[in-house]
Amino acid sequence: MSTSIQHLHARRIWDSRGRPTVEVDVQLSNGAQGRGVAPAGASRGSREALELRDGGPLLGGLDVSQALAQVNGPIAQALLGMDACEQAKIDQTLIALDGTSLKSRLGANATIATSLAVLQAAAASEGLPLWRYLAGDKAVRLPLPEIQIFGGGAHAGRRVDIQDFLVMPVGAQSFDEALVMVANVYHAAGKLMAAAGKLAGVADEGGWWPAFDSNEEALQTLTRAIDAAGYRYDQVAISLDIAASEFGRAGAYKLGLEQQEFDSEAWLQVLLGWVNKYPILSIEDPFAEGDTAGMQAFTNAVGQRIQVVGDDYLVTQASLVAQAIQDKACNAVLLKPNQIGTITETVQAMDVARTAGWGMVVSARSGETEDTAIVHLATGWDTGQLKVGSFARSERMAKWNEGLRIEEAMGGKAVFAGKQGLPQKPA
Ligand code: 2PG
Ligand code: MG
Repeated sequence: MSTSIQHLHARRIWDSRGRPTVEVDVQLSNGAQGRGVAPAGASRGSREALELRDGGPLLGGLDVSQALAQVNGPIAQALLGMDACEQAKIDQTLIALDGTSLKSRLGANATIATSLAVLQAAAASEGLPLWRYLAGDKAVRLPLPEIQIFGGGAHAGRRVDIQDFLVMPVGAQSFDEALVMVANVYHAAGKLMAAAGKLAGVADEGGWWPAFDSNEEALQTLTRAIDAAGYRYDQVAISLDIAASEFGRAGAYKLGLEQQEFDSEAWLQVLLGWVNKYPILSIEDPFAEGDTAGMQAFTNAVGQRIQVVGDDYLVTQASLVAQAIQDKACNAVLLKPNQIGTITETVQAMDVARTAGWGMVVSARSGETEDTAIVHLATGWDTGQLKVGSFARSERMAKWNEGLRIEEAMGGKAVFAGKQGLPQKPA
């Protein structure tokens, strides 16, 4: 029986923030089925592919009926009869049908859900889990998880300016052990905060919503939580997503909590001070998306010893990754498939980064669903790292738990990337 696409259908479902999103089901003529869901960001790079949202007064303008209509109309028409195993052709068809540089006609929410659904259907028709389908004969590793302990920035009402305070369990021997270590730190942090009267709830990605008096207090508390959980810093290290575009631009970075403004040089000194004082192994978007000079200065100063990740700075675009390699502006890429809108283009960005010896971090968005595809992508593509938000709320735990199932399915052959998941050839 053939693997041609027989049926394609989009429906509206709801994400972890209670907002509408696009889910696509694909059925092949051999009966295999696949499903893809579009996640949604809150802190978005200006060069990201665009989500199609209805606008207007209903549901805050966030409904997706136009995106659904694109899938059920022109996208279905173009893809019906095509071979689901030819992902590059499918994605090329989507790109051509859209015809814009930022997927603004079809909507990146429509295209990524479709692209992913087709990929899942192709894996299903081989009778393989997605990670195994992607890996083929290659040996692949479970990714090093990067897990949020406190939320901030756009994910916590800007209660602190820095967006993600995360940990990386680099000393773990397995994915299973990595999650145990993170669980211990997560709960230790919650207890410390509750005892200090600094716990205000849970933020968008499941991390603790902090009531800290300064951004640095978050770093102090996180370091204390690692101590309280009984780990050394070569076992559990800190990672930050500064998401600097949210509070700064080239030349002016303003911390709302401290009511302090810094020029680029002063901001660089703040960041270097933190890197020297706390056990930080990775920093994402330390400078704003347009601040290449800031990114270069930071990477030049610490890129030999820590990971410098571009998220808003690179928006999963192969050409921007290539430019940043030339510019020595970071040494790792965050890979968010919905930032670019197709699986094929995500792979292109990854391949450019891999060739340069960069770190590669597959990442969820702050608006997620129960879909676990990204765990399969990180494992099957052997990226070495995965970022999914925190260690609470089922849209996050669904992903971590799926990683455990994959590790078990690999049996004795399972390999955990651990510290090797970080860039091995620094900038
Ligand atoms: C990020 C992500 C996940 P968002 O900035 O890396 O933390 O946030 O999905 O809101 O862009
Ligand atoms: Mg980010």
